[in-house]
Amino acid sequence: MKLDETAESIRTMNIRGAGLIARSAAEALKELAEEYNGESLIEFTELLNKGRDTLVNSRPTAVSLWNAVQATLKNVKNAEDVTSLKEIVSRDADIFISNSKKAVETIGRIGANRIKDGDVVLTHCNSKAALSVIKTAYEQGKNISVYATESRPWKQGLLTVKDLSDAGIPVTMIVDSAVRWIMKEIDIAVVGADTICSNGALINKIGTSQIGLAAHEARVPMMVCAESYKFSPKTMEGEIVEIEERDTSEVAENLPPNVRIRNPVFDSTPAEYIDCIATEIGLISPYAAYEVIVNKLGHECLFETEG
Ligand code: RUB
Repeated sequence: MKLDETAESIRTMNIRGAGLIARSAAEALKELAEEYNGESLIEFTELLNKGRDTLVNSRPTAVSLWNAVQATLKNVKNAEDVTSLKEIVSRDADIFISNSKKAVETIGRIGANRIKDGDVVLTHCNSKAALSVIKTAYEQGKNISVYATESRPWKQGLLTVKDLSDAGIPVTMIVDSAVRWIMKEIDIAVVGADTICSNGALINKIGTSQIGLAAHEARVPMMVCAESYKFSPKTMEGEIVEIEERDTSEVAENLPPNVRIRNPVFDSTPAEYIDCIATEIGLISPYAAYEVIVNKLGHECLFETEG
C-alpha cells in the first residue's frame, strides 16, 4: 500500500487501534524508502519528511503514530548516501514493528497475572493490547467471562465480542450507558490506550473516563494495557493532547436542521482512577509515566519535537 493510501486508511479508520496505526505508519515509511529511485540524499530526506507529516496528520490523538515515525526516522541524519538511507529506514521500521508485536504479547503475559480465576472482566472499544491480556488469562486456564461495551458510534465492541467469542471466552455485550449499572458484577476493568500523558492521564476511546469513574466509585481496579510507545514525550513539554472530533454523520443523520451534534471520539481519564498500567517493561503505576518517557523513550525524543 502506498503511503498516501495508508494515511487515508488511517483517517477513514480502515486501519484503526493505536498499535496497528503505529505499525502501519512504520511500514508505509519503509515502503516509501524502498521505492525511492532518485539519487539525491536531500530530495530523499525531504520525501521522507513529507511522508512523516502526511501520516502524523491522518489522526491526531494517538501518540503511537508520532512515536512510530520518530523511531523509524530517528537515524536518517546518519545516512551517507541514498543506499544507506534506504537500509537505515527499512531496518528501523522492521525493529519498531517487531518490538511492537512482541510488546503486545509481553503485555498479555504481565497483565494476565492480574486476572484471577473466576473474574468477570469489563473491556471497552477494541484494544489488541487489552484483548491480549484477556485471552492470555483464559489460555492460562482461568475461568473468566467478559462484558464488552458496544463503543458508539463506531461499534468497535462488535469486533471485540467476535474476537473473544472466536477464542471461546464467554462474552456479553452492553451499551455504553449500562457501564455503571453492570459495574457491581465486575472484578476488573481492562482497557487499551491511545496516549498516556506525563502526569499519568490516559487518553482512550470516548467513554473510558466514565468506566474509570464508575470503577473507582465501586472500588473495582482499572488496568490499562499500553506499549511504551503509547507514552507521550510531547506531554512532557506541556502539549495538550488533541481530542479528535469526527464527522457527525457517524452519530446520527437526518435530524432537524437546528440540532447540533458533536462527535468527540476520545476522552481523558485521570491517573487517580487507574490502578496500574501493564507495559512490556513491567506493570507500573500511572504516576511512573514520567520515568517511562525519560528512560524508555529517551530525552533525545523530546528535543526532536522542536522545529
Ligand atoms: C481504538 C481505541 C483503543 C486504543 C488501543 O480507537 O481507543 O482502545 O487505540 O488499541 P479507534 P490497541 O477505534 O478510534 O482507533 O491496544 O489495539 O493499540
